[in-house]
Amino acid sequence: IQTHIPGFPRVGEARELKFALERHWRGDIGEAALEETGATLRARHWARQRDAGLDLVTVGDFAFYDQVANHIQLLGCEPARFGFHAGQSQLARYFAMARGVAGHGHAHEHGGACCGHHDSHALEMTKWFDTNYHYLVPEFSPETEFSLACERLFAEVAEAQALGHAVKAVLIGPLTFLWLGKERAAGFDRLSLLDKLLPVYGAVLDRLKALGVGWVQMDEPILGLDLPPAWRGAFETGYWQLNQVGVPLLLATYFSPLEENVSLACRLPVAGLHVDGVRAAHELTSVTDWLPAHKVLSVGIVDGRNIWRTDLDAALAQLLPIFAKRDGKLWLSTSCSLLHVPFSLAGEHALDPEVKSWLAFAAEKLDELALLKAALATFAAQAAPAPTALSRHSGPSDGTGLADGAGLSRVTGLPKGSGLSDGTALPGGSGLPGRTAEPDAARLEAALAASRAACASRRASPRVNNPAVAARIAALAPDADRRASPFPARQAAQRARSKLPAYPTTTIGSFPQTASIRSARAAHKRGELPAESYEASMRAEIAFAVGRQEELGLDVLVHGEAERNDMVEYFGEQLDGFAFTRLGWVQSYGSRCVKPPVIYGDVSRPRAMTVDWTVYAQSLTTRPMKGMLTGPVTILQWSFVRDDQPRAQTALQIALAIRDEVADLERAGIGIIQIDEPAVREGLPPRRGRWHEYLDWATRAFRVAAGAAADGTQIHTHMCYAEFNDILPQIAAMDADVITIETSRSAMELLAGFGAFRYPNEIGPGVYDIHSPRVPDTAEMVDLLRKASAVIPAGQLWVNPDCGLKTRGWPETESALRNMVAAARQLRAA
Ligand code: THG
Ligand code: ZN
Repeated sequence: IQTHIPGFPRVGEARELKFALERHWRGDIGEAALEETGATLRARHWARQRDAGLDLVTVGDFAFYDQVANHIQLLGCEPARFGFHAGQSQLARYFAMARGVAGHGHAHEHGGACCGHHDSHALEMTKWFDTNYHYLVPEFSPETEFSLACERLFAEVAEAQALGHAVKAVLIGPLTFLWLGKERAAGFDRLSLLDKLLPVYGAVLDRLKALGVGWVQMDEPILGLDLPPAWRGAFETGYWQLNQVGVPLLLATYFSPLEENVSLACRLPVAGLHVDGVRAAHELTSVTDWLPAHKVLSVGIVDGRNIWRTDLDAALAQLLPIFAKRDGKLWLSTSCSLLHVPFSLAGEHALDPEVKSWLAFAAEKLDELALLKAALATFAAQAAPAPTALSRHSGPSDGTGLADGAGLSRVTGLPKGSGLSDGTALPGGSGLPGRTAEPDAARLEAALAASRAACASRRASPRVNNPAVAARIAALAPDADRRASPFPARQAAQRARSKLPAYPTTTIGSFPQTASIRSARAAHKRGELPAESYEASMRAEIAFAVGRQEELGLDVLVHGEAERNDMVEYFGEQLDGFAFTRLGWVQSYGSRCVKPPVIYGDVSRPRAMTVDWTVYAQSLTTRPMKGMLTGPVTILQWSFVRDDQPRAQTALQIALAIRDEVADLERAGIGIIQIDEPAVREGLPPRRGRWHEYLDWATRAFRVAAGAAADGTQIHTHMCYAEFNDILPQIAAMDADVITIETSRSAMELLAGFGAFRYPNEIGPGVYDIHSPRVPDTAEMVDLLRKASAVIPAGQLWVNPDCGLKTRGWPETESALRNMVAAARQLRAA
C-alpha cells in the first residue's frame, strides 16, 4: 500500500503566497524574494506530506498563479499576440499572460474575463471543471508550436529530492491540456495539435526520468466528460507514445465517473490509474475488475472536494474487497487535488468544537490517508474480516457511536505492541489522539474510535437534524414553486403598481465598497465599533447611495449593500445550519481566495435578514427600492455542502429561508425583490446526461424562494457569466419577472440566443462592462440597446450595467450611470 495526494493547496496556511504576489505586483519585492516564498511554501507542504506518513510527495502542483499557465510555459506555447521579447524574464511573461499588460488590458478583477481587444490582454479565465477554481485558458491556432521551454518543474523536482523526498511529479495530461484551451481560428480543431505536442511531453518525461522521478501523475480529468470519439481515440495513440519513455505513468481522473471510458482508462498503456473514489464510488468494483493485475490502482477514497471527516469504517469496508482483489497493489489517495479545500483546522479556535470535530481540511486529510493505510495493512496481516461487519450504518446509535463495541476494534484485536504488518509507524500527526509511547495498535484503535465517534456525533446531532425543517418540507404544497398567476397577469399588476417608464433603468445591487465602508465593517467585526455607531455609519452610506441614484435619475433604486461583505457570507451568517471558519481560504484564481461557509445542518432563518436596511432605504425615496437577496442555488454552490443528504434537499431548505425573507420584505411594503443566482450555470454536472436532474431541482429551488410573492410584487434575478444559451429554457422556467444578465463578454451571442428562444419575461442585458474602469459613452449603449430591441420586444427591455458595482469607484460609476440613463431617455424619445 502506498499513499499520495493528487495535489496540495499552494497558497499557504496563512495565504503567504497571496501576500507575496501582491507585494511583488506592487513592486515592493523582486522576483528573487517571490521565488524564495515559493520555495519555502513548497518545502513546507512537502514536509507536511512526508510527516503525515505519505509515501510520495507531489511535485508540480505549485504555481505562482495557475497550474495551466505553468504548462503554457513548460510546453512553450505562450500566445504570439503578447509579443514577448528576450529581455523579459519568464516570470514577467507569466504574469503578463495572467494579468494583462498595463495600458493594454487590466487584471482580472472579479472572476470574469477581460473585455476589449488589445493583443496584450490577459488570457481568459474560466472554471476548472465544476470547481470554484478558475484557470487561464490556453490559446491554440494552426500556428501554435510547442517546445520544452521552462525549467521550473525540473528545478522543483530537484528541490524536493535535495530535501530527501520520494517524488511523484504531476503534469496535466496532453489531452486535457488541449481540451482546456480555446481555438483562436475558425474551423480549426485543436486536437490536430496533438502530434506536435506529444514529442514535447515525451521530452518532459525524459527529463523527469533522468532526474530519477519514480512516478509521473498525468492528470486527465476529461476522461470523466462526454468526449467526442476522436478525443477518445487520441488517448490510445497518445499514451502509447508517452509510455515509450519508460517512466511509470499514473493516469489520474477525478471529479466525475468514467462511465463509457472505464475500459478505455483501464486499458491505456500506463503503469497505474487513479480514480475518484467519492464521485465515482459506484465504479470502483468495475475498475478493480477491469484494470490489468500488473497495474497500480490508486483509489481517491478521501474527499478532496469537501471538508467532512472521512467515515473510516465505511472507507475500510469499501477498500477491503478491492485490496484483496488487487493482491495488495493498492494506493490510497484523496479523490482529487486538495487545492479545493482549506489548509488546516489548526487555527480554527472560534469554530464550535462539535462542528469542528466533524471536519477535515487538507492537513487532516493527509492524516486520514495514513490512518487508512495503517488500518488496511493491519487487517491484511490478519485473516480478512467480513466487510459487512464494518458497514456504515451498523445499527441504531446511542449518540456516541461506540455502542456496538465498534466493529473495527473487534476485528483489529491486535496483541498489544505487535506493530503493524508492514512495519510502518503510525504518524504522530495532529489527527491522532494517541501518544508516541503507546503501542501502534492501540493508537490505531484510538484514532479509529475518535473518527467513529465524530461521525456518529454528526449523524445524531440535533444541530444537524431540525425536525421543524423536515416537517415544513414534508408539508410543502405541491404548487409552492408556482406564482399565483402566469407572467402576463403579473406583468399587468406590476405595471399598474409601479408605473415605470419604458426602458426602465436600474443597477444590479451593490455600489462602491469604499475604504470607509470596509474599515467600519472590519472595526465592527473586531468589536471595536459598537453596533449603534456601525449601524449609523451604514445608514449614512445607504443615504448617500440613494441620494446619488435619485440625482442620476435611475428608476428602480437599490440600497447599495454597504453592510454586506460577501453575498453568500452575509446570508449564511444569519441562517441556522451554517458555520464560518477563520482561515478556511480556498484559491479562486491567482492571488484571490474565497472562504466558503460550511453548511452542516438543516437550514432555517431565525429572523429577517435584510428588511431593516431595505425599509430604511425605501423611507428615503418615493421611487421603488429593490430588495436584494442571494438565491438558494448560489448560496449552495459557494458553500461547502452536506454530504449526508442530496444537494437538492439542502437547496430546498435554503429556498424556504429565502421565501420567508421575500414574504417579510413584501409585508414591509417592498414591491420589487431581486434574488441573485449568478452560480446557477456553474452547478451543472460535468456530464450532460445529468444536467436535466440538476436543472430540475435547481430551478425549482429558485421558484420556491420566489413562489410566495404576490402578483404585484416584481421578482428580479441576476446572473453573471453569459454562457447560458444552452440552458435558456431552464432559465425561463425559473419564471423571474425580470432577469438582468452579464453580456459584456459576448453581447451579441447572448442576445441571439435570447432572440432565438424568445425569452418570455422581461430582460435587462447589461449595457456596459463593470469589470473595467472604462466609462462607456451614451452612443455605445444606445447602439447596444437598439441591437437588443431587434431580438427582444422593446416592452420587455430593462437598462442596467452588467453586474454589481462594488469593485468600482464612485467617480467612474456616476459617469457611466449618467450616460446609461441618457441612453435610456434617447430610446424613450425615439
Ligand atoms: N462570493 C463567493 N464565492 C464566489 C464569488 C463571490 N465564487 C465565485 C466567484 N465569486 C469568485 N470570484 C472572486 C472574486 C473576488 C475575490 C475572490 C473570488 C476576492 N477575494 C479576496 C482576496 O482574495 O483578497 C478576499 C475577500 C475577503 O476578504 O473576503 O477578491 O463573490 N462566496
Ligand atoms: Zn453579476
